[in-house]
Amino acid sequence: MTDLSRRKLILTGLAATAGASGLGVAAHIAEKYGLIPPDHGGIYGPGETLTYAAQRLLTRHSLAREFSRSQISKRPLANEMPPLTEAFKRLQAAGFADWRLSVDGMVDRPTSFSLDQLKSYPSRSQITEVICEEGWSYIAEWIGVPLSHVLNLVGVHSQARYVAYFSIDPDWWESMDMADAMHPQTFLTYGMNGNELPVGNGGPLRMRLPRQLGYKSLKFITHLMVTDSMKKFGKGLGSAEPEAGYAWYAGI
Ligand SMILES: Nc1nc2c(c(=O)[nH]1)N[C@H]1C(S)=C(S)[C@@H](COP(=O)(O)O)O[C@H]1N2
Ligand SMILES: [Mo]
Repeated sequence: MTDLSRRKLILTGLAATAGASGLGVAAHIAEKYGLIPPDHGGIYGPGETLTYAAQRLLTRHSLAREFSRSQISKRPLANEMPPLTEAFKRLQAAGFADWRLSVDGMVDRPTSFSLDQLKSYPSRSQITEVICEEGWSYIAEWIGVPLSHVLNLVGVHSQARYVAYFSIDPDWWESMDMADAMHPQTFLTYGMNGNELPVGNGGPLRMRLPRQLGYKSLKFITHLMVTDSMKKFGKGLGSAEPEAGYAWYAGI
């Protein structure tokens, strides 16, 4: 069977069971094809599974919308005050020379990257929108290195399914699946609109995941961990957001 007709068949099955015999059956089919999101439990669980499974089958390779330079927002909103912890302030006072992004877990070569190292890799830019779940958005140019470049450098194990990512801001942590991690628009960003990435918008280093809502674009990132399961992190729901009632998969 071709990939496309297989997808169509699974999707038809998902849609039919969602209508006819309830979301639980759709979740069962999704499980068979490895399409279960980490936050599949609880009352919204079957709905989350249906959304994630259908999105993954239809849009694995689709691109988030990119904009022209003239559409860049005059004032990019900084949603949150920077995390003025002592640790952050010390790193900031030293011009972030000692900022590190450590990458470990299911990789061949666990590595700690400085910002200069990350900037030495081929840089890419994208003009995309940050969309907050609260209903506001802004468009900016993001400059950085594709996450896939760094993952290829460290050598991801074939059993890996997720990249968990952590901020110096301890309340915020996230994860994405491998389809998003290897997607060409998923960047580790250090620049914005031609300048250094401002601290208010997540500088010195921010994940940019334009195919999902703003909360997946974690600011101030310090650590990535490649893993085959999100069960061992926090409450096992894939990120901090589902613990507060938001979806782990926030595709737009
Ligand atoms: N570390 C950290 N990352 C974060 C947040 C945060 O409070 N702390 N807010 C998230 C949310 S809810 C949104 S909508 C975007 C906002 O991005 P902005 O500050 O550039 O507007 O950042 C996301 N990343
Ligand atoms: Mo948000």
